[in-house]
Amino acid sequence: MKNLIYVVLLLTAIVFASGCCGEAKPKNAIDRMKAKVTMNKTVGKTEFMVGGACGMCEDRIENTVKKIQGVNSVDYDLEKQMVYIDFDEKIVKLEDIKKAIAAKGHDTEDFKADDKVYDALPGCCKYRVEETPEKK
Ligand SMILES: [Cu+2]
Repeated sequence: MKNLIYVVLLLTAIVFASGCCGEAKPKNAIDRMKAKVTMNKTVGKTEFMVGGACGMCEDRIENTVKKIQGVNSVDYDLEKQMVYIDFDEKIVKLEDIKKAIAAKGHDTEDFKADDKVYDALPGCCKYRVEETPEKK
């Protein structure tokens, strides 16, 4: 009976040894540094302001970002006018995500939407504060 326990322990040890530590260990400092870099996630979390006014805006912004390669997840908070994005920095640049949103008519911190695109948005989506003086 004792022998069986030893066998089980031995098998467990072998599985652990070969399974979890099977990867080749870096030989020198540079290899070690490279290993560290690859271990670090390239997923960047970001949040920034995006202008929006209604649920349609929310869908438009989220669908636009969702389609971008390298984006893992996106959530737009209409109330806070903030978008939260998880993306892979190796595949897509944050700048390009902001540009894509602006191209759909939504102002971001760094890139403003083209007036023509903004004007073409449905009435409910006019999020920009009107500068027309109503009080005369
Ligand atoms: Cu809208």
